[in-house]
Amino acid sequence: MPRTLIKDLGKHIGEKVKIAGWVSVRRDQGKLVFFDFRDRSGSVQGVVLPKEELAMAVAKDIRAEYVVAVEGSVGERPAQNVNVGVLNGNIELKVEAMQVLAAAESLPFDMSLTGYNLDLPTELDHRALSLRHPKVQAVFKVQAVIIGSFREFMKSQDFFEFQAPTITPAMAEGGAEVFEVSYFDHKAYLSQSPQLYKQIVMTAFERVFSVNKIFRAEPSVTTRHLTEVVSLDAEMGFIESWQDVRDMAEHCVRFILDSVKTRCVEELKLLGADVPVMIEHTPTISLADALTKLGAPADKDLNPEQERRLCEMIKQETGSDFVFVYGYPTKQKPFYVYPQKDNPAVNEGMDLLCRGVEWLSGGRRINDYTQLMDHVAKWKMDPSKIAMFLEAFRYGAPPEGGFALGAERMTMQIVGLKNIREATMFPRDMNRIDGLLSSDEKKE
Ligand code: AMO
Repeated sequence: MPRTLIKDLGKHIGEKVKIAGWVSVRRDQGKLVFFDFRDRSGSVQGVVLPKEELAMAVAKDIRAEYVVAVEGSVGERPAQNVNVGVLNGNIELKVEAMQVLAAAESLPFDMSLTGYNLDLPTELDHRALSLRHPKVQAVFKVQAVIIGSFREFMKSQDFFEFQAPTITPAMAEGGAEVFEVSYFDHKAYLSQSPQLYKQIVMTAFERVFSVNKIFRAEPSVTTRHLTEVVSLDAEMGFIESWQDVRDMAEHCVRFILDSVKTRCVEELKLLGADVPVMIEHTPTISLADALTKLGAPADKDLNPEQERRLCEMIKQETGSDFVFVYGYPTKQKPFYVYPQKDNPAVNEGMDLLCRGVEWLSGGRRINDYTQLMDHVAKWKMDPSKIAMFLEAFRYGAPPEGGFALGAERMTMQIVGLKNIREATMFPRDMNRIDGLLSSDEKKE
């Protein structure tokens, strides 16, 4: 008999079917044995009646996470047992034959939907198992839709997808947050950002995007920082101002939010998610005005607490969970960011904040070669290390800009998680690469 996916069982009421999947839960009630079976498409309750002696003989040893093939007939549940609004809540599988495809050892913790309440370290220590839980799966299904929708949006706007390198000869963003790798007899770095490459590729393809890993040697442990991040990057030529970049970024985020809302109804419900609100025109405020609004001293970047307070104020005033902040001190940001024409001490860079967390950075870039070389000198960069990037601009680059979104931060906030590690399948931070890094290992 061919396998039927669990989500399709409702179409087979009264018929014999075969399913295959995992046992989520086993419940013994008197002489009856109930199972919740799960496959990639959903869950269903099964019941083994005592008269099914052969099935019962197999069922007696089966525990949670056993992999099984089950044959039986699909029956409607009595009215008082119907679970309204739940997939297969109106049916159950009357088990007639069971086969164990793989046994499972007894679990280190309760994996049932009601019993599952893991602390984060246990969830991560047992990632291979916690990944099987519907709530954890829902997080990553939403993440897949976020990343897929980013691709879909950029393609719809005629952006070209390219693959950025991970091994790089120079630091794109500057600063100390970079992992050095020994590369044969040389020193190389893990990419902090595909920034310089997306700018190079833009000078050939005009509108480009990439979905790639970036690496940040973040020395602090926070709820919003990882050392390995999925970065959703875009770069576009022939802009008239940084506002063109902001508008593209806003459309992109709106598309992603709408797409998650329509494609992840079940997942959002299961997670009790309260998706951030994007109003028709996302409020946009200069850093100087933001600092005044907060009663904070000028000429400083926003600290996390100020980002939170600013977002709260904007939410109260406009109903928007998002705010663009633009115009950062030129010297405090990377060399490639475009300085304002009438006030070069301030740049045309921008950030998009959501509920107190930065989702996106971007803005206009310097495209004039002379101006770029002036910044390279002022930022004390070694031109020979970024020769390929400079070549792209020496031979004609249009006015341009771009942005990058962090996929994990978006996931965390769209589904309402407190810690970015929950929004990352295999999070890396100062203390963890899969397992915890012991203090002994750190000293080596
Ligand atoms: P930035 O450094 O702001 O900008 O990074 C862009 C976005 O990536 C995410 N992000 C992180 N998420 C988790 N942990 C981290 N350690 C981390 N670092 C960054 C954030 C952030 O907004 N080249 C510019 C982008 C551009 O101008 O196009 C850049 O890298 O969501």
